[in-house]
Amino acid sequence: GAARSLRIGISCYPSSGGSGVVATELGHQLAARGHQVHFISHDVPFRLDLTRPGIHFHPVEVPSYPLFTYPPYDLALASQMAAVAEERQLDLLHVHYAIPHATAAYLARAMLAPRRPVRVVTTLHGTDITLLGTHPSFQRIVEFSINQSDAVTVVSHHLREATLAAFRVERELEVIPNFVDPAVFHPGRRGDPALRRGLAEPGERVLVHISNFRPAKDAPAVIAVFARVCREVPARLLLIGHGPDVDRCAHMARRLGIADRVRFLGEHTDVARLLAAADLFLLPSRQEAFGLAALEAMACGVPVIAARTGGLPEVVEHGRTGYLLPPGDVEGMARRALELLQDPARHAVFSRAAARSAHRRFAAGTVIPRYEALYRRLLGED
Ligand code: GMT
Repeated sequence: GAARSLRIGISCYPSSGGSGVVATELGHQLAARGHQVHFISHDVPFRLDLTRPGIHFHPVEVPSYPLFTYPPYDLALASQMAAVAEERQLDLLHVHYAIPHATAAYLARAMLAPRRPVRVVTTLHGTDITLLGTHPSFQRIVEFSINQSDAVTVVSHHLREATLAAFRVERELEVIPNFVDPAVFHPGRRGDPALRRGLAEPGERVLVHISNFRPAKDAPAVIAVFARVCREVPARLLLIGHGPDVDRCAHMARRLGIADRVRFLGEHTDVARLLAAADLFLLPSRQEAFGLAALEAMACGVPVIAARTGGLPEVVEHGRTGYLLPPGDVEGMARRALELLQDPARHAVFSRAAARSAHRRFAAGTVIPRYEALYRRLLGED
């Protein structure tokens, strides 16, 4: 008979950021496939659509108390996970980003046993391993929480290797890559003059960078590359997102005399609309477990110039869907950017290849069933 629909709890960081976006889109996709999905977090995840059938949200509240120098969110989260799992009869908790979600899920599972056996799936996203996880303050709890999960997935082969190198892992680490919804991220709107009008003058090329502007993204390199590109072709740079390096980038743009060509757009939930107006995506990160923003750009037919680092080579194919350069090589990135921008025929080939590659390898329709298969395997329903 038909497989039964599952009841799944999802916890993630609700702020803008790859892991929260992946968790949110996973929830949307699972709900569309008939499952009941319960988000448990301190705020509604920023791309979550609560009006869709099958999507639920349960806020976590941390009471403030003079005793608390650090409000114990982890405990409130674990408590809420257990409450929701019991009331809604959840089959499993799928947590995104190890700290603190994997630990909270471990606690919730222990609280519920043996009344309600709930399985814990942890998806590692990158900085929970490479940056925070290896910090002496977190190393042991992250290692423990990984090993206590019933299943662990990683978003790239690179992150799998990094995790194995950093911890004594006793669990299988299954690589399930990030994904895009081709119904949202597609090249269909490319070249729509109405979309482009407000963002650039006719004849200008549009370069885009999307990130949280943390140091690992090397956003200043985006400005440096763009300054070189500007000398050769009329162009605009759109910067989407915000974070610690935004001010530095603005300052750099002023100093280089290109401030009028750079626009800071802040955070956006509908990046597909902006990507439709873009010619090139820049992601010069020094560290990147996957690079979801690059995948979203490719899916919209936007070639990517990125650093050859982390999981980016698993997403961007050098010389076919974009170019990969050593981190910090702004000369090389600018040269490759100009090669594509000054050669419309080559750009068109890369654009088509990027969209095709994104849709063929990372479409939600092929990736989501891998998560479902994992869930069913854990529940003994495969
Ligand atoms: O890139 C960030 O700093 C945000 C971070 C997050 O947890 O939201 O992103 C990580 O997870 C994304 C989704 O799996 C990946 O696409 C990013 O590459 C990864 N970031 C890093 O590894 C630096």
